[in-house]
Amino acid sequence: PVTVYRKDYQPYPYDIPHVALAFDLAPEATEVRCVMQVQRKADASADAALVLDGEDLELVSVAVDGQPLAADRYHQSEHSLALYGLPADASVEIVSRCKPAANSTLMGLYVSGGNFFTQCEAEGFRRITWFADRPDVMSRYRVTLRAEPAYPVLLSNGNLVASRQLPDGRNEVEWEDPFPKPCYLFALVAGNLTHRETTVKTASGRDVLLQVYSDPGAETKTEWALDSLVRALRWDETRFGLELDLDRFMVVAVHDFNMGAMENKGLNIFNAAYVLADAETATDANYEGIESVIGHEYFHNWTGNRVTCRDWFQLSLKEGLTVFRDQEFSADMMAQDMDEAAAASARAVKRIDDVVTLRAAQFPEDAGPMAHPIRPDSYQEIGNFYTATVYEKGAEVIRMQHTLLGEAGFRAGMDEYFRRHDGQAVTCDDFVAAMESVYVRQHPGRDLAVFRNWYRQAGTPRVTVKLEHDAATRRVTVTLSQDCQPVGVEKKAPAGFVKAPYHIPFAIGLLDREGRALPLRHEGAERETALLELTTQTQQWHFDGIDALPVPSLLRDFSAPVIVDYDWTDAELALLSAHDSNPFARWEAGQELATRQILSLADARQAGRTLHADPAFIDAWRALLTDPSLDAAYRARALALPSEKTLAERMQAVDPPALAVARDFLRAELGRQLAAEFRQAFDDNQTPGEYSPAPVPAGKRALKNLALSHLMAAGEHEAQRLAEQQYEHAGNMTDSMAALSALINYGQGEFPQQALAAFYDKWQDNALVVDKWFALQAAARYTTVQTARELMKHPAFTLRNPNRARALVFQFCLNNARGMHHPDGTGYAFWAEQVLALDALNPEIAARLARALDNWSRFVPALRTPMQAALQQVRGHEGLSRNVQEIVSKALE
Ligand code: B3K
Ligand code: ZN
Repeated sequence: PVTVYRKDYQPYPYDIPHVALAFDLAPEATEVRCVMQVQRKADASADAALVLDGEDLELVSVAVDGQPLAADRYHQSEHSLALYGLPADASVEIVSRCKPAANSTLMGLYVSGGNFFTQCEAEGFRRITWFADRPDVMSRYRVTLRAEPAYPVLLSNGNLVASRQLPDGRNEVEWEDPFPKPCYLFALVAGNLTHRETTVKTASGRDVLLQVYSDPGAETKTEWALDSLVRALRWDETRFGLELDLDRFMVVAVHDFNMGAMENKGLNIFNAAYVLADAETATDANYEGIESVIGHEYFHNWTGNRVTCRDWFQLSLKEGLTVFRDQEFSADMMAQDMDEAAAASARAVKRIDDVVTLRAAQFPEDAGPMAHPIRPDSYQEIGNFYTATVYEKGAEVIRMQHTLLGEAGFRAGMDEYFRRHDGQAVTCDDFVAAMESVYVRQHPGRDLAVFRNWYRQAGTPRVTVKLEHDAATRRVTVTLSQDCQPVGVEKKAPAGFVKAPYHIPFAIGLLDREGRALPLRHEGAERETALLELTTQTQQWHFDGIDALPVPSLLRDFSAPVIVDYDWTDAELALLSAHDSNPFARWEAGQELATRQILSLADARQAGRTLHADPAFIDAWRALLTDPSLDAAYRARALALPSEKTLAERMQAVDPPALAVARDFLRAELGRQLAAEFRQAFDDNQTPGEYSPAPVPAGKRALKNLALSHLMAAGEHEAQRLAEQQYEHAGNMTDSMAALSALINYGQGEFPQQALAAFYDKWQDNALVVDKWFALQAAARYTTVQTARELMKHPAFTLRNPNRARALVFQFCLNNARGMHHPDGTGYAFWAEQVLALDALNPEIAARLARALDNWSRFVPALRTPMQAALQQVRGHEGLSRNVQEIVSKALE
């Protein structure tokens, strides 16, 4: 496989200012006529060939300026078409055919549920027509769609400019997108769909039409998505001064989709899981996910579409920034209409959830064979780089710039970014330069030179904290030191490669021994939180007027994506967990206590000792559970045990089954020892009446259902009655799923399996609920490889639908520690089998599953060996896709 390097970037020798595409849509074979206006760039050599990309296409004809091109003037190879001797300004017409119904990759033009859809990012447009499939070639598109009357809805980017019936009975429409765009933002949809719509006035007073399309019958489930779209539009106007630039904005739901959604200009295509919701079928998490993804794709219209990427190495330019924007959008939506304290707690809850995701997905990536900077230097398959690093760590890198510049400064930097680059395809450096132009004005003598290392280097920096107190001078000295070892590809870097320090905004508070916040004088102001800017390997700061050695509250609000090294005592952590005025750091202290507790239980388990929970830990949990000043949503986070993924990062040799046993033991032990308190929380947080996904009732359900899971895990007879009742009377999917999950994992008797069967009977026609049903079982404690295989024989199972594959196969391989990591190695053999089966259908999805064994070399020897064997088996398979090949070969390097 070929490796592509960022340093090899060359501009394309031609401009393609205009493209006219005409589609004769038919599932078996679709003919595409592509007419492009091609202009050689002034600085390009006169004999530069026009090299176009193409994949799985049948070439029908090539013409230049209306004349068929002689055979010796073009050359077709497996994935490219080169045209020679073109005039400086030419009209190139290429006719080709593709096969949408046979396309199981879900890239390019494909059929789902009898309708046509496209997915072009990153390199799918080349499966539709021969083209310069790279983001720095931007064109105006005019699109003609022709199809049988069975496909009454015909959509593409921009505005509908014509619509007619053809003499042969087919329909023909024309769409025109007024904005130049790279081809990865092209989209078409054709089929039998219904929609819900609304018209809103933009800030400047233009009327715009917003529409959400879905399968007929699902229009009752698109209200939340459309409302979320209106909220996103308003939010981008108020927070960033960015207005919708089109007259019409469409969202279309599709059931077969590789990712969450796609930001095609004016025609977003969404995985149905991020569009369809009603109280009966969607959980609180689904509602939140829809709002956030609708926001994310909508925000791309400016950060991604108006200003796009020069090349795919710059992916985080649009993704990190847009994730940051969707995180802020969700936080603002959650905190709206609340008083100041409640709003601060709601924002902390969102921050906690985002950091949990980062730690579970990105930290392991940064420590494994696929580690890469947020702006990678090389790739074999760009589809493999839509990663937690590019997205979530990328968002953290944007957030640090926001922290360093402040809200107003960041907004000024964004304004400057658009002033400089609207309509262009640019780089991450261009973004930082715009932010820096503001930063240097705010902070004379400083710049973002060191900050740029966040884009250049991979790995999670470790910040070690030292605290000293001098009683005579009443002075506290804080020393921060940073370290980041080479990871992933950096390990193969030439000798002498040294990693440079990062610019780390490090927010810190100090508490006295009673838990009171100490005022800190820093940079001319006195505050509870000081923002220290660590820009070299080691730096010191002094805080005066402090009587005794305080307890430090570190990395408040997770001000940088780093690991903190500080040796708190358990008592200090308990103090922070009870008193820290920074809700994020307070949560963090409790999580650290729980982590220590579970790791020591896992140790005991491995050594064959009996397991005991530390009474001090139980006390800390009781204090959180019963603290009346904490709202339910926050308490649900504070009391959640750290995930197995996060815990694994803390183990010398990872042993997932031992962790699972330790976590389960603690869950049950807490349920036993705090039975009365959990029962009280269960009773106090019922949400009778009409369902609302708003953060307050959702928070109550989260706490109530957490309580239920502890009570069930503790094995109380009374608990099962509560769970059964909740399951039978639940008025929303959050409560039914929570009860059913508790029942199948911890319940007794026949009720759990009967309920499971009845659940399927009730929801068998709703694909998204059937996915939940598979997922629940795939992750269940009793599920073994054998049960997973049995489940795959269910008539509703198919590997062809990514949501279904994710519900069963991915859930099992990624979230079932006992089944997947059984020492007999059968879990890994199952994984290898499924990776290969998926690879034959859909390489992008197969490569995602392939990553499940990334960190095999850090596991206990008994697991490491069969994991390695499974990886080798996959690597040795003939005909492996480039996608999977890159993953497994890097894992084995
Ligand atoms: N930009 C799309 C990514 C789709 C890429 C799939 N290979 C989704 C998003 O981040 O909005
Ligand atoms: Zn995105």
